Amino acid sequence: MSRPRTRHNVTADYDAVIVGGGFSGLYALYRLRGLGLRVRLFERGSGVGGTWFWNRYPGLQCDTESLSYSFTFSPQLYRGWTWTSRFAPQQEILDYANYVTDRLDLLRDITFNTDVESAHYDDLTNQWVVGLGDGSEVTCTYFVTAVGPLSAANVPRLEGLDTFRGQVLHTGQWPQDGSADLTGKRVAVIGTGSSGVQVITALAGRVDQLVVFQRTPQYVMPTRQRPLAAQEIHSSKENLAGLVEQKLSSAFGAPGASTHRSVFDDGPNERMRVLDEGWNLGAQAFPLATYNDFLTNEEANRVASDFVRRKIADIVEDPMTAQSLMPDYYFGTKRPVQADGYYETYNRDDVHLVDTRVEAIETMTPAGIRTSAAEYGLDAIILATGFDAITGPLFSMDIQGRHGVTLREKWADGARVASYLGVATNGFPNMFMVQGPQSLSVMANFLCGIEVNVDWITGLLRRALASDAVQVEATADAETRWAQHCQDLVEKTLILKTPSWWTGANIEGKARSEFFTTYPGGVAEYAKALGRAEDNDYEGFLIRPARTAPSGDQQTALGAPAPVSA
Ligand code: NA7
Repeated sequence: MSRPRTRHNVTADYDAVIVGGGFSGLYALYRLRGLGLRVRLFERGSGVGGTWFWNRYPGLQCDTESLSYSFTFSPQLYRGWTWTSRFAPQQEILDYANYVTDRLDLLRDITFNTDVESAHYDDLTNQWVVGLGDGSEVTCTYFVTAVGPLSAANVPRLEGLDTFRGQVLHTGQWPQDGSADLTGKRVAVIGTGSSGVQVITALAGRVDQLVVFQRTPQYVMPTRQRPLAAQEIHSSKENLAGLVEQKLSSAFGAPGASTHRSVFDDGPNERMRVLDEGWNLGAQAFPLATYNDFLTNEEANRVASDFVRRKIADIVEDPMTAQSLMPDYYFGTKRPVQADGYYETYNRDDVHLVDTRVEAIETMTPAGIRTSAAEYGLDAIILATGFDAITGPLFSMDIQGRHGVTLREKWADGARVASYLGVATNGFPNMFMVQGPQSLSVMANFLCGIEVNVDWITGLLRRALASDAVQVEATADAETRWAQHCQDLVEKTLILKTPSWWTGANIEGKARSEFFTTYPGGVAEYAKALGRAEDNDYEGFLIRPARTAPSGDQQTALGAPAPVSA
């Protein structure tokens, strides 16, 4: 196989540069190196792990079962690691990321403590010029983003926050030096998404006073965390092929997480029995393995939301608090949250819920938080306020494609995000996104999505290298069709009826994209779409041999070039 070529055969520093040392970047590094490419991965942090490196707040655990939240491409790798519990806690997943790094011998190609600030495509050389945080630059042929969809912390503008004398923490930027010991302190948590719910449940009883500032209540389902039995670990290791098959034929990339039955297949009593069974099994069993029409039918959705609201009323002793905790939007239209014992925390005397819809936050003060009704004296404020999701991490870099057009401009500042298959976008030749916008990303088992995505990008590059091509680029037409497909799929659901970070509504002033920015059709359908494109010689991509690749000027004159078969 030949080396990647630039248009004028100017040797780039690297064949490929990868941004991000989370699981996406690690797997991309392994696969691209396997193609014989010279690859360098730049990571902002001082270690691998991405999400699991930065988010270290108490109570953090994965909400995909650990036996599925693992790489499955290598039986040796899979069998060499043993999870301890049904849902792995943060430290164990971070250990797993380090285990993967060691076993695949990845460290030698990783540079830590290095921000990638810019990446500019050079039309003349057909190289990417990558600008690093220390002011230096490196060049590469392929530019690969593996930045994760939830890595740009959302720190909202909260009046007076800089005057607060206590400690301010963000769940997504938790200190690594142990300086966040909150034992015995008066602590506020702002935000009740997955991070808030987990940190609240973990801190209740460990801190002196916990005040929760909730803007929107969540449907929180029990996790049913437990240690894994030796037998289930053994059988998953022995039956890895079966696990892979189940993941790839499922919607969410995990076995057993779906059903074909409608709410209307059962009468009221049987329905309650099925829902109770799902609730008792925990994890995704309640929403996914009970009925399949919660997200597509308003009446079915009401059955689910009423069921959870009744659970809240049963668990929470104070009726006013229970009422505040009850969501009034469609169940499942914000990403489902899981935690054991969350609603129970509100029965404690040392936990207080502030419903900011009725008791608005006015300002932070040097001593704490003042609301329209009271002043809360605090030692620490935890911002569990989430992320500028999906496009945020990409937009935080200055990425410029042909003719200096930035990714922000191309995607109309987020109003018209369009990628082809979630891996590439027209005008940005030789740039690939792992779990980018309009891939499975946050709507499936993340590790499963990474493997599907990276394997496919690797196949595409293998194809390009074999034909001595210099450029691989998605067509504008293919990406518009794919982006519209994502939008068509999501419009069949109730998802767009609720503002959420899935649509960018959590960030003040962020544009809502004309096209939904995640592929909502599930793992099996996504894998089929990738397979079809591959079977048709990577249909939707222009794979250009050196002799026909347009220069920047030709591109301007001719517009989008016709596909060239190599
Ligand atoms: P989320 O799910 O975006 O939750 C953030 C929470 O913070 C949510 O309750 C927000 O309320 C709240 N929030 C955000 N900004 C503010 C302000 N300005 N004032 C008050 N409350 C605010 O982020 P997470 O980190 O919990 O989870 C993200 C994903 O990471 C999760 O789904 C998993 O996939 C892992 P809102 O609902 O917007 O009214």
